Amino acid sequence: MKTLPTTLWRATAILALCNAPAEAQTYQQVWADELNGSISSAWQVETGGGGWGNNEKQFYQAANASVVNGNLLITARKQNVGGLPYTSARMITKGIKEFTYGKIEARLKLPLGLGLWPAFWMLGGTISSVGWPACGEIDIMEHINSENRIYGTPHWDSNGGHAEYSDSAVTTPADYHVYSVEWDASSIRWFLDGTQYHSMSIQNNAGSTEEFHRPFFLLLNLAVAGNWPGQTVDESKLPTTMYVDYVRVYQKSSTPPPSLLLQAEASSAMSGVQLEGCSDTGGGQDVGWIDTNDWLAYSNINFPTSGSYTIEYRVASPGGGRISANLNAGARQRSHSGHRRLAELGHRGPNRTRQCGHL
Ligand SMILES: [Ca+2]
Ligand SMILES: [Ca+2]
Repeated sequence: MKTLPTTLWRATAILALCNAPAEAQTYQQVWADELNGSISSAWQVETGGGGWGNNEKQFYQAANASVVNGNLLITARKQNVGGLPYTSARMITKGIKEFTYGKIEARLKLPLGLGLWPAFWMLGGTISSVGWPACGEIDIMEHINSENRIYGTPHWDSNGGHAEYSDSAVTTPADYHVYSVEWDASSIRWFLDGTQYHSMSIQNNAGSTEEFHRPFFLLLNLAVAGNWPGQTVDESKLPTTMYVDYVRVYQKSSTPPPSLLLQAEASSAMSGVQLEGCSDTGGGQDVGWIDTNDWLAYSNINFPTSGSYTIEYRVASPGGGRISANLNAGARQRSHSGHRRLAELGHRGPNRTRQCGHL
């Protein structure tokens, strides 16, 4: 133990081990409507007829949407309103809840019958300014008539024309199922109960897909008749209802990598060093007056996850110096033999500074 060292450095209060890999990206829920109580202010319940661009035969009105027992119910009825023979409901989050990328899902139970066309889908928020299909459309789930399959389809503008790319999956639409897309800068992927059945690349705007790198809003509706299901409606099925248990949106966010903080003075063993009080708030003690060949050892370090870690020291030295570290008391754990130099200290005066090395 030396009190007047020739080469001294002062390691402080902190020796941090930081996980080095790229930060993990995990889905975090950013919005959800569990559809309990009543229709939330996130939704605009639309009113109107006119065919909605598909020669549909329903008039949409708020009276056909309600929340009952934790479900949104959209009910199609045989009812003359606005010169049309049926009523139903359509709800959108335009201008209120719009998202670029993410995992968007809903748990739905669908009505079956000739002429019925329920959908859970998204439109680009730019529709008011650029129109359709230049705004882009992502149909997360569509169903028609009494088919035993559901469809996932993007629509977009490709060189002035309408482009679409559809696929489908067989299911039991009259039972509850979870329908979702996972959408990022690379692709859009469609899932039925967590199983992917369709994908489309949008990387670097492949195929003129720049539409899909902008905010989209959500839609829920139940159309009656139209160009796709046809104009024949099985009125014996009316009224009939589309059930929505929930709508949930997740986006990827970076989570801090795992790290460990070791107080330097809490070593398991040492040779040749002394402790002193640390002036940092909560800093405990410093380890000071370390001379050549002095050492500190830390036993039983539990790494949060396996992987590559960076060691960050907090050290100071008025005269320069060199520090090094090894694993398992010198046992080979890396491709390097012997000690690996982790930090070379210049003349930094009494102020502590950070030095990094890779373990
Ligand atoms: Ca385009
Ligand atoms: Ca619910």
